[in-house]
Amino acid sequence: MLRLNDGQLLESLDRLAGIGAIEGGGCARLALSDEDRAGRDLVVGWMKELGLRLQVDAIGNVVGVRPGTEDLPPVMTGSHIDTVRTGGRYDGNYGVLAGLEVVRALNDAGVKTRRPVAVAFFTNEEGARFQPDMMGSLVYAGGMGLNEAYAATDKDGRSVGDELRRIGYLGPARPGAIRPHAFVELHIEQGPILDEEKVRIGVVESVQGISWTEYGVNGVSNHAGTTPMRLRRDAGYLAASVSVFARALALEMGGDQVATVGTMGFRPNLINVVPNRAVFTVDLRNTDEEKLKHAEARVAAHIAEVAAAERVEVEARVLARFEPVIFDAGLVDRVEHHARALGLGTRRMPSGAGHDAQMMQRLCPTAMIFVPSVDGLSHNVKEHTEPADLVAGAQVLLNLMVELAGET
Ligand code: HGY
Ligand code: MN
Ligand code: MN
Repeated sequence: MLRLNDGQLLESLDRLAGIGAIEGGGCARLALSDEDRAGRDLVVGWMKELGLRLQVDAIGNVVGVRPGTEDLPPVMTGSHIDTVRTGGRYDGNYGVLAGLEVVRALNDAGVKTRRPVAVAFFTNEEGARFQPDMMGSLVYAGGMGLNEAYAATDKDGRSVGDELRRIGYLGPARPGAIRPHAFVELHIEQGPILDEEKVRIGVVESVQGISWTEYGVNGVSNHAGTTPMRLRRDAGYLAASVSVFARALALEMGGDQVATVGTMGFRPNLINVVPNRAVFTVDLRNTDEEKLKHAEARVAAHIAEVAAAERVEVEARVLARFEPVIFDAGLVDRVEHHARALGLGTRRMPSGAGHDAQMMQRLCPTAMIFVPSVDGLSHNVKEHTEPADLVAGAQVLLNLMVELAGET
């Protein structure tokens, strides 16, 4: 069995975490920012040092390929290296760097695999700056056109196309030109389950559905002191009511339903002025598509009811909508097999977070490997996974990738 270079994985994670480093040990490398460019440049340099043949595609996805003895579709692993603004050092980065360690282990052992082995990082997985999330892998999988992706803008009106050009990662390759034989993504769980149950490896069977909507509310600004409650058309009140309603709805529905109002802004945003404008977002998720649709309908009905009573106008913009994805059962079984073969406890589970793997399942058999997140923290600078778990997950990935790369 090939052994992983544990120390190198941990060192690479520290090095990459140093780019866009923020107070508390986390990272801020928003997609297509200068920090993202610097992180990309570092990882591309490592890919070159490992002898990988690089392909940069038209949405900025980067794929490094280690040739096989036969010119067959490659076995691919990878994830993302963009982060949210309050990101940890493992979300996405871990899967990409563990993929590089798979290549290093093969190189160091002088092993030639039948199939090529590819390591990828996809553009804008987080969706924190440009929506939708998983944008690069969605384009790669044919789920979004390039022009539509290029036109997405951030809060400052900068577009994906312009920013890709600016950081020098608008590549020549057609997204999806490399259609993998199989895709395996290694990732931290980002939730509390493995940590609470003291299980080392999560065998991920699916990714839950995601619904992101931005609402713009128009009311009438007025004096906070002189305007009677009966005359108000308070855009801020509607926005705030949705935050409270969404929480109550998720608790009422129970099960896997979650709801988050993560962004909210008022105008004129003054202590003594009734807001005439509010913009906010609603993130709804569920493992069950019908229940997710139900949650969407309940939120929409609440907004319509409050908008009528408050006499405000509301416009909705869908930022992301992905149905739940079920991974390839055979490949999921093999994740479980390789983890147990290493003596690691396993637990089958859905993914609460979105991942590039959910897009790659459109192209080829795909599966994910989870390792525990301490206290279930993620999208938080205190995101942490024990080094022994990081190494264990990467060894499972290595063993599975070697097996996949040897098959016809
Ligand atoms: O939102 C998500 O689940 C992912 O981090 N993009
Ligand atoms: Mn991620
Ligand atoms: Mn994330």
